[in-house]
Amino acid sequence: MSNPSPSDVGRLVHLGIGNFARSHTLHATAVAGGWSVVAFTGRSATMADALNAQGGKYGLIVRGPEQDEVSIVDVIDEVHPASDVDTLVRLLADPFTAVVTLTITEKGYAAGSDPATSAPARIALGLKARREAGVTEPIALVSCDNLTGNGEVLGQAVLAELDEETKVWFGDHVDVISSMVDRITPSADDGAAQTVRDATGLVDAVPVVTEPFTEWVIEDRFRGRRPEWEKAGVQFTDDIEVHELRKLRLLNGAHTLMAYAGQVAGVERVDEAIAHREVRALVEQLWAEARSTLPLPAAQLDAYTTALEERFRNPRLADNLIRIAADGSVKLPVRALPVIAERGGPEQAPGEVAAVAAWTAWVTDRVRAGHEVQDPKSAEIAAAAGIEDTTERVTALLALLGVAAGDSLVAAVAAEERRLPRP
Ligand code: CS2
Repeated sequence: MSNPSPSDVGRLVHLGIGNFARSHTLHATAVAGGWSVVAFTGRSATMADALNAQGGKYGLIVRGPEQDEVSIVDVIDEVHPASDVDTLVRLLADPFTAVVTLTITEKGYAAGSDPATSAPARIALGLKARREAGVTEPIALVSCDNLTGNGEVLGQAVLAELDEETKVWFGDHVDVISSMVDRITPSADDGAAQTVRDATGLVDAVPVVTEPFTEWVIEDRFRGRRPEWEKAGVQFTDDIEVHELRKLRLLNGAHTLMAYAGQVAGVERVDEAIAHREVRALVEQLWAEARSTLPLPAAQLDAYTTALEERFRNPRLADNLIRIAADGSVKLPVRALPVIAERGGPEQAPGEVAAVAAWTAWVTDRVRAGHEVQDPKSAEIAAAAGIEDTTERVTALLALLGVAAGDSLVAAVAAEERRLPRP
């Protein structure tokens, strides 16, 4: 093996190309420069068709509180639909491919064994082919999803799908790397395409809107080549967990609380939720509880929550709560439940309990109003939300988060539902 250096070029394969990957990880890869990028969609082929039709280029609108900065990101060589498993396997078996980044969302890590619908199963096929091709160059799998120990979770998910021989080979040839990613990326608004066209001339069917803030902290464990992400301000660390917990519990935790409590209170966007007196008070409460579980100096946490509040208040970003409300059954167990447990139970964590209660209240309202809840467990949620008796309904909904019947959280959530701010 030649001496690996981050500045060597190579190919990066990205799985799960949506708005976030394009505002964050792929933008950083563009700034790092020099690498070839092949991306795969999460599921549908729509994004692949749209991006390929415009040569892989897309417009990035960085939407500050006062103005937009618009640029064209030109880093993607090809985009394939997730269903193109053969191409992925061929690319992973090629020694030029040195890094795989993933934004497949929380639920993507529990997608099972069918390569047609599971990214970990597809990666397993690719690694088997890489071993069979005799490739010795290490490959790094970098998770960029909102999970604690996301590299660990990814490694487990891939190992579970590997044959015995590739499992043995894995340790010497594959680095599984955790990373903390952060850049709020709402769905693009109707005017975004025109904004890109006016500023750059690019006719863009899939423009990206994002905020000025961006942060990427990556575990410093690459044996092989990787892009020079330092050029994009990326930090490398030996202690990723503290960065992950800070972001998941303070940013994502507050997001989840606002997504449900805000909608229950009758507002639609993050900036409206943080400006709502009672919702904001709940966010403050949740922050106080989450902060007490984080091994970081108070001054650093103060600076972080002050900056977060400003980001949430960005009046031009128009981040809809419904975007964040998706997939609650996989987000709450990462964002809220660990804090409740670490605080010693629901009584010591009323702000986190409010986040859970806002979810049970919101899904109940939504199901009863005849709307679908976007979630991998949408059918179970719909069935549970229809239960008449409050305790039974809350018990059934919390069971979907892994909470046992009779847990003290059930009574706490049932009581908190009644106290949530309403219009
Ligand atoms: C949000 C995240 O969808 C969600 O649940 O909390 O997408 C959030 O905007 C990003 O993690 C910000 O980095």
